[in-house]
Amino acid sequence: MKIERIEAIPYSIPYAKPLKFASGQVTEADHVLIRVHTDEGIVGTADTPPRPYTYGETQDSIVSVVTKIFAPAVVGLDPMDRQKIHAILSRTIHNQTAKGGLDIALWDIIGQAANAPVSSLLGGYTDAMDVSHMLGFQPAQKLLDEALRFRSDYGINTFKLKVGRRPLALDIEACHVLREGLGQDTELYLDANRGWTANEAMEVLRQTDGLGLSLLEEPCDAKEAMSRRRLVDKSPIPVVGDESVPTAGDVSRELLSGGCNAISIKTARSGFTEAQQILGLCTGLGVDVVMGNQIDTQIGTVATVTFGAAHEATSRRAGELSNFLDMSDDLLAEPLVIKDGKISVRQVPGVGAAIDEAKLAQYRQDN
Ligand code: MUC
Ligand code: MG
Repeated sequence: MKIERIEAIPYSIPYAKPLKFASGQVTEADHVLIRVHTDEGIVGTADTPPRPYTYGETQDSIVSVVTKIFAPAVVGLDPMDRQKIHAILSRTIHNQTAKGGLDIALWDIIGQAANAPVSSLLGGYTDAMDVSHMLGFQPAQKLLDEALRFRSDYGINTFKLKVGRRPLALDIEACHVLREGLGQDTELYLDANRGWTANEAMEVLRQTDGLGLSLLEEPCDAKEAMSRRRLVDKSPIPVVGDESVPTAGDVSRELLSGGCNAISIKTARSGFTEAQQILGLCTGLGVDVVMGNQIDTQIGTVATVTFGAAHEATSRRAGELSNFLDMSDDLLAEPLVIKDGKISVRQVPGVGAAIDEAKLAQYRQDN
């Protein structure tokens, strides 16, 4: 089998409810749909979310690097030869989600060719994942209303609260209101997207002590190494690396230097191949992982479930799988269902991200 051509289709779908967080805000899913076509008629599909505030990529840069650099270099290769393809892609540094999307599309082809769900090929550990929902910046009472609604409508019982605001009292109040309103049996953790200094994060930990928060993600910039290490040393809860650890090399550096002691794995930026390397590092070192959300569409979420359910360590915790619910529409032909707080793996060959062509025609921006 050979890669015949690669499409990188820009599209935009508005959010019904924008998500705001310390490093940015999302009002539209202005993503790029990647399609890898083969000479046997099999097409691999993946979604790439530009996150300029996280990786420096834009919608234009993704389209450009895929069509002008990656596609010419890999057309004609066998999609099964992923290591060969990765050796070529890695000659271009950065461009995380463009590379991640291509990797997922290749796995989609492999699954379809093998007539097997990719989740089984990756590991087949379980057939569903618990869902964690991300709560963006809002006044405390609205956050509680949203969490209660997601708990009663979808059975979701794990929430990641976006923090990193100033004054700190805004987030401290939100933590107290959520814990009081949700009770002790709901998991609550924080993600500051580098919004604080390490000392501010320490103050928040002091003022939320006793609330049973489970994780603190990217409290401050990991590049401020000394203060970050001090925070990680003193924190009573694991400090999760997210945007500081997009690659396996970054994961090793941050874990070994004490910049974090838990890792968010995001298939959107690591694909499945590098996500497995990251997972191997983490399980080998005894470090907890969370399946994170790159503010994914349903297509991206299917990929996260595919990977997360495939392994024991990634399915232990709830994965961040529900923020597509804030979008006004999606391209996935068969919508995802969250029931009893879980999303199931698609038992179809490949990743299971069949596209609704009419919707793609409606939302694509290149015609
Ligand atoms: C998250 O976990 O940080 C917001 C920025 C980004 O890169 O991902 C999202 C969610
Ligand atoms: Mg994060």
